[in-house]
Amino acid sequence: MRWIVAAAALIVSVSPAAAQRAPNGRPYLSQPLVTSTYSADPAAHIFGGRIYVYASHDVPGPPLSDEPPFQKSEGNSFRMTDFVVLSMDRPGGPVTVHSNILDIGQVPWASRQMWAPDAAYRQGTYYLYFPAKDRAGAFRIGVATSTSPTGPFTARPEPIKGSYSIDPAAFIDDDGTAYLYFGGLNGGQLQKWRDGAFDPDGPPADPRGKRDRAFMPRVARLTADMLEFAEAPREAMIVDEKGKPLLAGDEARRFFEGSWMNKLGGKYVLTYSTGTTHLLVYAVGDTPYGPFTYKGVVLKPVEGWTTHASMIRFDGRWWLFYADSQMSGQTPLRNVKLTELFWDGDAIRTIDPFGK
Ligand code: FUB
Repeated sequence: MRWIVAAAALIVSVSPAAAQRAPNGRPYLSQPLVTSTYSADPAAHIFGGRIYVYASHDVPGPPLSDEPPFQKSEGNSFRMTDFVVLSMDRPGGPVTVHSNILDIGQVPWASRQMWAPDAAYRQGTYYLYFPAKDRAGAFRIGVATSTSPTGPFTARPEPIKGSYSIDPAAFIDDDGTAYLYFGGLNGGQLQKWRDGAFDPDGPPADPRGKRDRAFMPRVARLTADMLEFAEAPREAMIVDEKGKPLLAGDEARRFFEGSWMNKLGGKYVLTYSTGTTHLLVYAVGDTPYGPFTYKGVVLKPVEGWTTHASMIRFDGRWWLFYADSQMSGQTPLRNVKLTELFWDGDAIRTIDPFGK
């Protein structure tokens, strides 16, 4: 049986009043969507009127070994080997946990670390996009397909040609053109790619100086069958209010990982994590390729290091799926949460993950 109904998940708290206190002494804004499993990096979609949240499945255990080409600072505590889906008929409705929708043992090219996934649907097929390290220690992005949104998914024998780094986010535009956003710094290896080649001895962390242009997320149009890149990946440029690319030293605004795309009122809204400053922020562009002008903070830092989220509109209201470490107190053992998100005109109202 690949799914269980999580009784503990029947409660979705969006009320600070009901929350218990975090280590910082403040109440949590929301409670974990489920407590029967760890889950993180939520990528939420509405398929057939139901909400499906594709998530990393955190697992306890010591960090993976540091033998070359792996280095200590490269996210080796995130040792995940499969993916989980949380589904619900509405925000706040009962949550069903669909376990092990794709296991690393079923991915011929992958060696370890199944990180943040995403999904898309087209013409009767569900596509699961996911990063994993290949046998050379390089993150690649794979695709797996299923006729059901909850799998089981069957992985393609090879990763997407020309793919690299982590955190794929699929987006299908109104005209049916599909795009994949991706990329992540440090453990996500974006800084280890030079001239289209992976350097396993490349820097473990962002090597750029404070005045250098920041690394940018990548975007590539997908082929009509959703299985390959239809073009070489481009940089999705994120710029300041003067149109200048954000700098590497601008750590409160520059891209780190966790891209997500929404379209609203004809504008392309890119959200992403700033990593080292633990913010979820957003930037807005006129095309799916950008440039995207930085706009502001969506979510202030949560408990734990990572900030990876997704936004959906359901029945006319906006919802943010995010994760923190409430259940474990440990960064690599996270739990997905949900809270309502509000727009003030064309600006997102910043969310504080803690109450007073
Ligand atoms: O979950 C592993 C990695 O941590 C993800 O790929 C990143 O987005 C960060 O959340």
